[in-house]
Amino acid sequence: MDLVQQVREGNRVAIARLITQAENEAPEAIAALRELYPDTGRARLIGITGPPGSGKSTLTDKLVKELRKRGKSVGVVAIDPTSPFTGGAILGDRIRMSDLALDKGVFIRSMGTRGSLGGLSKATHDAIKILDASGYEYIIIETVGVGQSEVDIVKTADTTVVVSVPGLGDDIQAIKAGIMEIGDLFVVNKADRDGAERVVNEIRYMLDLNPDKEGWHPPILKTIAAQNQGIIELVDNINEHLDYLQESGEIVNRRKERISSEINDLILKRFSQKVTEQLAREDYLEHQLDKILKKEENPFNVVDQVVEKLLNN
Ligand SMILES: Nc1nc2c(ncn2[C@@H]2O[C@H](COP(=O)(O)OP(=O)(O)OP(=O)(O)O)[C@@H](O)[C@H]2O)c(=O)[nH]1
Ligand SMILES: [Mg+2]
Repeated sequence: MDLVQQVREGNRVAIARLITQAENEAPEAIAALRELYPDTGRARLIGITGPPGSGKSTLTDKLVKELRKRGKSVGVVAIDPTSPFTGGAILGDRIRMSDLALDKGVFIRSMGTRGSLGGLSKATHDAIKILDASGYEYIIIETVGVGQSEVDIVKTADTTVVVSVPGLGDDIQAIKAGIMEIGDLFVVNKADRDGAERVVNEIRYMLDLNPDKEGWHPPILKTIAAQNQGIIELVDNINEHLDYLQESGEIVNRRKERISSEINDLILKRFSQKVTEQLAREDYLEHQLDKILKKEENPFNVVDQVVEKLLNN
């Protein structure tokens, strides 16, 4: 049986292999994704973002367990922006979630952010599609909130959960204007610590300053992930948000935006490959470099000429 069919049937070895191929940008992977595309779009995509150490992995672990109790299958993609050069295996995450490793209804994959400055790489999007096509009902994407990845996760997930914690100082992390806009749900984790209520109030205050998010009022929940507290409510609220997206039709808008941004990225990527190829093939740049050094030419003219030439091709 071919890899695509095995992935469709939820074969875990096949899923892992195809994700690796996607990471390596193997041509087979692109062909497989093309074939699998009609099978995507069924999973519920949950993004979890927040500062380092806020408890995202612990929350994910507990969320997965609660979803499993409810009979749902879950894929997890954990993104590790700290090790772009190693390909990003997060050993800590693996260990923490290791008691899930034997569960056939769970698939966990750690990935690096290779190739996209702190954001979600193309391979991450591919992995989500692969898990979606193989029938996982929920897919959780965990990513540290570091600027671009926060924006990316919104473009990727149906529901974005923003995690905060008490005790990060006065200029509370959650109050960054950008992050208030991306949250469909706010979680104040480590509520066993002093100051959780204050963080809740600050988030509520900031939300009140922002106009409604298309008729949805983002709830603010307190959790103690380490003690499995507040997890049932969190899952309930996530489901409510997903229902809201469906009933309001907002899910269609979000998915259209997602597809359009993806197409945009792919076009840019294709062009940049073509340009690089072209420049290498014609030795064009090398020739111009000497001229530029001698001040017989300047970089601006060269760019004009190259772009002109490429567009005419
Ligand atoms: N006190 C307390 N500690 C917690 C809670 N939840 C998680 N922790 C601890 O916080 C630490 C960080 O938790 P992680 O789940 O690794 O946090 P993370 O956000 O995934 O971290 P990165 O992926 O490295 O950004 C661990 O030692 C957890 O045990 C909580 O509710 N209360
Ligand atoms: Mg983590």
